[in-house]
Amino acid sequence: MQGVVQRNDVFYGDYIELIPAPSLMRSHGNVIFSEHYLSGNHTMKNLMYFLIALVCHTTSIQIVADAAHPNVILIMTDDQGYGDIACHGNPVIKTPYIDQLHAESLRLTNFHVSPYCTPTRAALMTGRYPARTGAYRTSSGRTMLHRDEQTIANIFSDAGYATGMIGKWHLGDNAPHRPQDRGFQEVLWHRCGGVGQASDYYGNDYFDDTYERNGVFEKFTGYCTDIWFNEAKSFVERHRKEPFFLYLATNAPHGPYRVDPEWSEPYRDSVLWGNGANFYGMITNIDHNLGRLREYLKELGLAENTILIFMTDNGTSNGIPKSELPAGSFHGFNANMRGKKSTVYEGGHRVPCFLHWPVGGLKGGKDFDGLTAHLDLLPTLLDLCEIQLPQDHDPDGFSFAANIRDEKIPAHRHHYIAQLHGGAGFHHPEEPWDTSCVCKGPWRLINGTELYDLRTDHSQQNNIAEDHPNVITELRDLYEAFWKSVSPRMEPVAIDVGNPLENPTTLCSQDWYLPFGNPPWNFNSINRRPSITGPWHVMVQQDGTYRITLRQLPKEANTPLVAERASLTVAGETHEVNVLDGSSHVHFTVNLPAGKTEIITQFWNSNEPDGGAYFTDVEFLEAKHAP
Ligand SMILES: [Ca+2]
Ligand SMILES: [Ca+2]
Repeated sequence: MQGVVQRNDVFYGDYIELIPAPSLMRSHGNVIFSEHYLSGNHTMKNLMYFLIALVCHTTSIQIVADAAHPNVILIMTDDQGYGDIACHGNPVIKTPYIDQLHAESLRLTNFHVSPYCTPTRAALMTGRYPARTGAYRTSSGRTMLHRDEQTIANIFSDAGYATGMIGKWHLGDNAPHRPQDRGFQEVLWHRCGGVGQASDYYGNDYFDDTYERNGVFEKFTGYCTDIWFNEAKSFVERHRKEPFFLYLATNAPHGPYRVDPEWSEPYRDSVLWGNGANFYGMITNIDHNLGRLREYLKELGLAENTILIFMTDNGTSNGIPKSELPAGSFHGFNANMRGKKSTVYEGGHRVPCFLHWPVGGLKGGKDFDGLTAHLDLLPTLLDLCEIQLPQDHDPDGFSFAANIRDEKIPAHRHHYIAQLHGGAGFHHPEEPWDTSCVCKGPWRLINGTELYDLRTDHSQQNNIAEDHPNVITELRDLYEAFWKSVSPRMEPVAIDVGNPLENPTTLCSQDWYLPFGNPPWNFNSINRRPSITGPWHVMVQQDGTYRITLRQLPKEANTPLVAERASLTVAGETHEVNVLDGSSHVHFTVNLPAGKTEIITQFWNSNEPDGGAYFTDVEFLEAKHAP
């Protein structure tokens, strides 16, 4: 930590609230006020300046000792929708600790994310629209952030915070895209988009699994969610005496839906569809862990000055149509919103977000109904933690720190655009309008053509586009400007090979850059040996000799190849070898020049192409010798 942060008692409206001197930057004694924080009228601003100056002058000395940047714990669960919480009206699920947090928090009731995993994480980490960052799909080489993207962890880390990431990352499995390459000083995570998916440690199945700690695989005992929260407590304990930023992103309750029966059995009689009891059990287990973590924060004396955020990454992935169950059965709950995960109707991207920070006045169970988005958390958290936005960081998000403290300040966010570029199954290349939603006030423009008014049509049943041509024109103009701005950045992001941070690099078919269609990203698909291949976009970090090893299953599986011949195309040259009977892999040793290239692999049977090497290791052996 550099410098000492002062916290000041300020009269604010009709009550006294301890707020951090907003954007008071303490560099060499200079005091800078951020205009966008105090965005009320001039009279209000002048009053605030006066009060802050007065309080700085009169009371700062006695509060310096216990004042610090607040800690931040950002908890995000996976595939839990707005309605998968008891306090939101779900009549079946039990979430007592989430309900308690809800009762004690500032709730964002009109909070929007992306329709599924990776894009929400990209927006959360950068404060920028996912398409702009390069990470806007969940596979197909489009899950990684462009190299010039800075993350919230970079910024907190540069400001002197201890930064930690635990759980699901889903923004790239290889250097320079791993969480430890992106500003997190301590990481414990699983690869790919879920525990047990293709590029995750082979054989992981939620129980007693192997995860990656700071670049080294480590075997754990217990259930994934319990381990993530245990590790969160350990991180907090280690860093309790300095400000920390902890990003805790559970893989649960994403499928496959596995949890100890202790958690799912209570739902067996009330949740009748196939995996519903397990889905709810996974959430109740998260809830239990949240309760344990909050208890621990209290024990350590950190609960009051930690900004604790609970949110989810997209609409629910669970529930079942009424028609498929006996009359009167419970079929899931989504607060009467249309759509769920992977759709751009409200149920796909409106999710819970609770902020709790007693010292900062975020407490007591209040709703903030203004339009907010995942994009806004980066600038808002920087504001709340008195960290200046780096000059070269240009977020699409807006700080709502001032708005949530004073509802009289006008809504900060004008509109928000959600888009699932290429549709749920990536049926075609990215196109404007495809699976998009423009949100402004009560209006929702879907795919550029359907219009809904949430004031009278919460469930988006009546398309009233024909009645409101002016609204359509206005919202279409907003979308056009968005597309013009983000689409040039929807370009391949390369993975490093020959980077000393990770050598060898294990590439997975999950990252094949296909023009459309999802590549094999799980073992259900890979075990069928689909007859497709695709290019990995790589950045060769140094001229030299490389060994490239082709496999159909990960090294740990040690299974023989089902192939007669293998070929490799890289740096414009194609190489071929025959496969020896019973061997689990083939090697190629090639010289590669530094720079961008593509790697394409192919196995052959009976002279017919038979799918690529779903797993390929690239190892830098030695530098090119001078001629
Ligand atoms: Ca998700
Ligand atoms: Ca296991």
